[in-house]
Amino acid sequence: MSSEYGANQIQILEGLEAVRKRPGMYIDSTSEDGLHHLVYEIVDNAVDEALGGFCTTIEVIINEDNSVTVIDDGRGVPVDVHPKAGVPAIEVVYTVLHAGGKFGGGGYKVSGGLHGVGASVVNALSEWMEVTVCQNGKIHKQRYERGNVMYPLKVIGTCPIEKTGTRVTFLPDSEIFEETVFRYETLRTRLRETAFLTKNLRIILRDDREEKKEDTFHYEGGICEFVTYLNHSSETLYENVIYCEGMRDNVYVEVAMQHNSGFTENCYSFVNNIITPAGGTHLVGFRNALTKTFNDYARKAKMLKENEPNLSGEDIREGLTAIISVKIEEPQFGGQTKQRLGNSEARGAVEGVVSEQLTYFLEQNPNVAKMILEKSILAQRAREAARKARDLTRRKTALDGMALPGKLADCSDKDPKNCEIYIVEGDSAGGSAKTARSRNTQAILPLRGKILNVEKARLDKILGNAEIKAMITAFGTGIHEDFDITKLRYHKIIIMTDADVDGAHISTLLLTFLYRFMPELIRAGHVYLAQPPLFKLEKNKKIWYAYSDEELDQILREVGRDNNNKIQRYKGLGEMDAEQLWDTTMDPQKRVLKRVNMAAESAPELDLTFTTLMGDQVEPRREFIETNAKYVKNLDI
Ligand code: 1YM
Repeated sequence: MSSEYGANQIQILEGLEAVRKRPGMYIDSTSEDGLHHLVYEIVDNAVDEALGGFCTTIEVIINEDNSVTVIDDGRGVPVDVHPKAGVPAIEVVYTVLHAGGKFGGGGYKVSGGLHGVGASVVNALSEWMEVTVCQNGKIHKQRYERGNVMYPLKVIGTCPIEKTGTRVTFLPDSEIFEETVFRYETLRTRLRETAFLTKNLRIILRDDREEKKEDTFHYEGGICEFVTYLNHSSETLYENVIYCEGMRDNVYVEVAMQHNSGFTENCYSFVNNIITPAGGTHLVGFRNALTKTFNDYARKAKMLKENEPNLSGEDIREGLTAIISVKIEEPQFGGQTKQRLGNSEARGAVEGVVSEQLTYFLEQNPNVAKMILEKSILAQRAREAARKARDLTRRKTALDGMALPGKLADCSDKDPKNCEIYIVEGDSAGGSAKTARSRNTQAILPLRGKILNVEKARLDKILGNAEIKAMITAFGTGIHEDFDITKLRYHKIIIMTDADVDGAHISTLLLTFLYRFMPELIRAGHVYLAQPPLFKLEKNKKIWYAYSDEELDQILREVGRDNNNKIQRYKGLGEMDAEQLWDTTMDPQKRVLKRVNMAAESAPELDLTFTTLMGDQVEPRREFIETNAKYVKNLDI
């Protein structure tokens, strides 16, 4: 991949001052996401070294002072003097924006973020950074503070001649970042993903802060093991992961896939180890190949008769978990958020590799082919039934003019920005909420009992469910490919359930529905959880409400604990009258709302969490609960 390194390959582009002045231009944000991005930038350089075949192990350590150390056993960043800069190449790498042999041609930047900003940006945004390189039997070291060189590169010792590698330690600058505490779980998810995508690379993550933790990720099976991991909470349709690999048009293509018995599609595409949430040409190529190959096979095997229509791509992808990974020299990104791969050669490359190898696989494995096609044909029928049901509701809409659900008490304001809708558990609480609300801007939609678990049902059944239909029509956006956020009728969708286990279950079912059918609403921050109080405290005709045990203790300390206060524990929303409900939970001036957020989570991991918690396999759920139970504060049984 990489030619013999020479310091003269480096091109010098720009200084570092710009980075500190406008960090937002170089990293996603200066909040938690941006903070973790710093680690990925450094790790990416080590991963490149691994992809080049020079490095086998990367170690990432969160130190006690919340600085992070990244160590690799690669060739070591070059220390020879750069002819143009007149300083060691390593100094250029860490102090000059966009420096790197990789930008001068001949090099091959493989991993790396969408911005490809590199180590110098991390240095600029760190209070201090220290780099140690083992090369030619010597240990070299340099220190920087806020991007400034503290001393010329020096030799601080010797090492065995065969030992080489790079060690970088940095402390994120609290003047720049709003959040400077690293989250172990965030790093773990991302590093595990990197290890899956880089066959045979070993990544060790260690937390040396108070709560000691360590994980090692090493997957000989690469993305095949990634698919197995993502399917571990599901019942798989056949045993082996299907794998295609090849190089075309200078694009290296790797695809792994396996169907499970569920109904959701979980396909993730990556370019140079970076996830592409909005897909792009590589994903299109994959989908084209899949649809065409399966339809061709189905015709040949006479599983589809001449007069029957083709299976749609969606039918074939029902329950499919897949990783599409391409490595490409100069990735181009398009789309509004630069998250979509644009290179047209990637489409042809993926389509070609997958068509050829999948056709061969299906011919060799007719039993697997049959199982997938039978599932796809069922999906096709369900989709047809769902389409008919939808057409029916559309026609009704045309006839009735207004097709809003009967149970909805709508608000009078028609500007979505001002409007909110409360999804309320139970008719009685719904009644109180209708009385309590501010009619102008607050709409109420009461739901009867538990809504359908969308994780366990096919589309026709889901769209036939009255509660789900009511929500879809009330929101106005449509779902899936019909989804249009500009048609959203309320900018706040507020889930209001009892503060007990059943209420939590209903919230979870609602969130599962929103996550699977309208994730854009969550991403755009339109979804909220209401926080009804847990206790009411009355003393001398004065009333306090407490939203947690701690708050109750606090109030009791202030007003004094004696026999004259009658503490009431709320079991459900139904126990509050309209006035209390307004005062505690609905009055925009006083209420507490929790916004539901998924920005910082990794998409594959989040999908897996929903499948684990809401799917039909019991054992993975038990394991998940046992592992995570320690994070639950109050469990009311
Ligand atoms: C803990 C972080 O950065 N390792 C690393 C970086 C480089 C090399 C090896 C390397 C690359 C090349 C040649 C090449 C980098 N080198 C450069 C530059 N670990 C970490 N390991 N020799 C060594 O790409 O040709 C930038 S990064 F620009 F100097 F080549």
